[in-house]
Amino acid sequence: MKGTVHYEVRDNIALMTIDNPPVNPLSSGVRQGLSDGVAKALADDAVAAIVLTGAGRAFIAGADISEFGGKAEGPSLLDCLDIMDNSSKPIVAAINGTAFGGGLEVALCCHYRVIAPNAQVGLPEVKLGLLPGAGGTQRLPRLIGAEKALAFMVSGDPIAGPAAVTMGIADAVAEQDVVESAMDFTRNIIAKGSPLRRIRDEEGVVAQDRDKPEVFDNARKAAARKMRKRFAPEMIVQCVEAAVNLGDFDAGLAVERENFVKCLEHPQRASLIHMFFSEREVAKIPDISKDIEAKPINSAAVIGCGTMGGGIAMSFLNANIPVTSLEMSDEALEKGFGVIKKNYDIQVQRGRMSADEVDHRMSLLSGTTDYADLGQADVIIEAIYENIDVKIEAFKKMDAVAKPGAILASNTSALDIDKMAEATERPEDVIGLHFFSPANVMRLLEIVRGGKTSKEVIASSMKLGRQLKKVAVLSGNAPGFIGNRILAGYTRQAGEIILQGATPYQVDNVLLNFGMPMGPFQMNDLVGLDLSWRARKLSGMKPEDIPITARVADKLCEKERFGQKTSRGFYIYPEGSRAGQADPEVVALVEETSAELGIERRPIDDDEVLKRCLYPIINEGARVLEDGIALRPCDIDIVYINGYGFPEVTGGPMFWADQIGLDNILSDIKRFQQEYGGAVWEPAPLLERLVAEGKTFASLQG
Ligand code: 3H9
Repeated sequence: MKGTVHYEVRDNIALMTIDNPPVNPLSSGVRQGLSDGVAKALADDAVAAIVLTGAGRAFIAGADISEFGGKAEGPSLLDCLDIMDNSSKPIVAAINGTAFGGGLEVALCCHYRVIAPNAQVGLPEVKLGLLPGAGGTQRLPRLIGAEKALAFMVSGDPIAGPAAVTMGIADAVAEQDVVESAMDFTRNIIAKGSPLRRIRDEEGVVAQDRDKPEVFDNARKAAARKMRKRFAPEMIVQCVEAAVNLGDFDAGLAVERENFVKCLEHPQRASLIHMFFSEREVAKIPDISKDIEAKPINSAAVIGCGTMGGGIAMSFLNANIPVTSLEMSDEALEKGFGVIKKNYDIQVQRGRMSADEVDHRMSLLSGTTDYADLGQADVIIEAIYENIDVKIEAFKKMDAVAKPGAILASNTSALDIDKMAEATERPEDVIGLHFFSPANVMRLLEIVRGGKTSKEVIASSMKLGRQLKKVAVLSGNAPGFIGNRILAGYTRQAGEIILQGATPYQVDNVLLNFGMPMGPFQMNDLVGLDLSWRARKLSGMKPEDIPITARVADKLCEKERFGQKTSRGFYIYPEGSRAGQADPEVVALVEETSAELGIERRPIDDDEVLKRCLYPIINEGARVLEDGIALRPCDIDIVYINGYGFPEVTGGPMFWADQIGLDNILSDIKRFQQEYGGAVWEPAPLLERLVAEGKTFASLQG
């Protein structure tokens, strides 16, 4: 059995300490220890009360997620809570650290809660596709009311100790060591003979929530907005409705159980739990031991203060790391800083940041036009024009000024890191740090390992990712790395499909319905159609050499329809709106282009649109794995979800592929190969091998 609960008696109080490192999930041994400990304390006449706490940094991190979907040993959590609920002696939770999910539910089953100021409490089950299934949906509304309980459970976001007391979730913030405080608190209630406060018996607060249907309507609307396509939020709302309307704890608990099982069996649960473990797995690099010491990063320099450079600088400022920005001129610096300040001011207007905090962050930012001023930075990142010669020049200059041991990084999204490394005298210090736009918002950081990058620099960059609150994924050095290499097939297919008969609006809708935040043509309008059009013009490309999939976009640019920035692109954007409207003129332009190219248009159904856009991601993903560019399938899943908006509820493209069945995918790929040909439909050898062996991508995880 995994985990244990230590039991000791101090004076007349039993102190039970949950011990299941590192974060004390409620594994079988913990559940057994909880039941046994409470029973022992109840049977001992010398014990008047129980204090429950956690060893290490957590109180209890929740149910043991690795047990879901399998057969669990020992008593169930509900059995444990039943024993606690029926205790005739007071139980006080000493919440020393994280109390999440089932952990907070255990605390809510205690009669009182004392919390350390820096401890966090939360019911994050929704993020795993679940609901609080150990009485949380019934106890919390009884404690703090339906509205607050719904907001807390549907967002899944945690709060810290003092806020938990203000909200009514905990009774007191510890003023000294939390166990000592809880002991004092317990002695006090023993002395006063305070009644046992069983939340399950309290009906007063929920009674006031009856006949307030708007509370539930609002929660449903918020969930539809913020948690599009998620199954669990509606299940949570139903449980709270039961808590409010049934007027009986056990009846509400039965609804909770039923809905918990529905969540547990829903495919979203498996996908989201795959995401949870994958996020932790990608941090593990097989040939880089945990013992390699990361270099401290206390200062940064960013070359270029345009959209990318400015966003990267903000990521550092947000992590309280001072940044020096380098630009070609003072005017360019002023412009870049103005954009950064404006972005922060918007946060203030939205109530997400105080003006003082903005001042603090801006005070960490300095500007220069002289490379010599970058010499003291622990990491220097270039975020300049995507051209290898320009980048090589920048690396020569970085090499000339950087202090020994500084990390020299490129934010390139596709170019060869080794070529940049070769331009320096210290290739072992060179690495790719590929941020995604907007860099201050997007969670993904693709870290690109060059041929000579040292293990220390890789370990330091992975740690930097955590410091910046990003999810860092290591990629090999090959054109487009993991993400952009795989993306190419997706965008090209979208371009081809519209020439063969679909409209851009059909394609976008299919992908929106799948759960992407936007379709490929909406994405083009957002990024700006003119970027590649101008690049093609500058390169002097002949019209007949322009890829057919770019022809429509180029025609739109000839009409000065560059996308959102000109209020017209594939869509029309009414004044000030980011919601585009379909335009018959664009459809006519697409049809005209098909005719020019001699392509006969035909109806293409949504199923084909979806498969033709997404299967190239899986096929190329298999090649990326085979080439060793991505370490594991889950690295691709994390890249696609955090950098490209692939819906989280699918678990990422490779996990999703396993659910559909690799044999089904391969047979569609072969069908498309026959119908349309082209390298994109050449089946990846790894995919063929896995199908032949009856295996999945998951089987490669080890
Ligand atoms: C639930 O409670 C359902 C109930 O309502 C109903 C039941 C009937 N289980 O994140 P870290 C592992 S659902 C198993 O790196 P941190 C994690 O995989 C649950 N393992 O540390 C990692 O392993 P490894 C609701 C878990 O300090 C190691 O612990 N609870 C669990 O950055 C360290 O984790 C949640 O959703 C778990 N519950 O963050 C909380 N939690 O070293 C999920 C962690 O092998 N957990 N591990 O890679 C978290 O949010 C964070 O882990 C936490 C610590 C904030 C606790």
